[in-house]
Amino acid sequence: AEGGRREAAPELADSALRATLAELQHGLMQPQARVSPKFLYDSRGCDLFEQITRLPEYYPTRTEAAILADSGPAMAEALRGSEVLIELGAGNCEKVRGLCRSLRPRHFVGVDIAGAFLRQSVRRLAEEFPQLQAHAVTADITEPLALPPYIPQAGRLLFYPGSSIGNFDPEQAQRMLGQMRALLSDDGGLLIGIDLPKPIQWLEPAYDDAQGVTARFNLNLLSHVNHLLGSDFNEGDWEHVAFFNTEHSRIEMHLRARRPLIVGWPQGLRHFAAGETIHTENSYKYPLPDFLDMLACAGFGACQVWTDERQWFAVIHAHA
Ligand code: AVI
Repeated sequence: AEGGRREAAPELADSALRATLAELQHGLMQPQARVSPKFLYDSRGCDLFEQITRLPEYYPTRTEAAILADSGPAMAEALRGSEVLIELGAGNCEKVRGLCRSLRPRHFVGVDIAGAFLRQSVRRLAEEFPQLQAHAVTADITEPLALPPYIPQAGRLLFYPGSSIGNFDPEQAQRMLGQMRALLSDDGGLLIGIDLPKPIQWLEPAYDDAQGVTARFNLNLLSHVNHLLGSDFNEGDWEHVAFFNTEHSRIEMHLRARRPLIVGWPQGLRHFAAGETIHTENSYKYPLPDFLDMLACAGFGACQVWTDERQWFAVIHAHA
């Protein structure tokens, strides 16, 4: 690769860096190589994901936005008393604006792994809603989350839009729902968006768009991994692959080697045969009854569901 291998990312704290390197190396050395989808989101990845949400083929963002807009008044009624709005995986804080307008909460807490991007988004939100006490918490939401002590317990509404829960395996998704429940007292709730199963002719183009933005998003993971691990992946050696796995009801994204390759990094190397892949993301499409069962197993109570005409996407309010 151009310039050869580099030092692993010097700006991460020692222990965080060691854990990241171990995780990346472990995944790359598996018979089916894999890299967690969280590594899709460096700052270029965040920008590319924003572009994806505006693509004609990528229906989830606009379908969810339409549900939130169309069901606004009924939702606001159901969510009355939510004084502390907590968005998980907040990113650009775009989706929460409507809720800030209709619910007028006292606090907003944005939680995201991409700290710099999040702080910028929270700052913009605070400018738009001057009465809102807005906080940015940089955290990996797959880990048990402890919110700062100055965030009130009562009246918490967790907001987890975008069907991001679908990017975790069902066991991990179940664990995360349990962790979300643990952040709430009995007056709290969760407002969560999930993408529903639908014919492949709509699903696959959403993850393999004509303009190639999703391909760039997937390939960008390699330069992020290079930065973290000091590896010498070359984007031109790989191609984007996305398909629906019917058995598991999930879209899978992979990067496929265009030719036999050797990829190296300071502590190791891996041979890839031509056509071998690195599995970079799953996006589960849960049937609604299955997901409602998962919420019940996590300790949530009554649920109210809003959906679109085609029943492509659901927004669920689960009471604690
Ligand atoms: C963030 N997440 C819900 C997206 C999805 O649809 O699974 C990530 C994505 N990957 C490719 N396109 C969008």
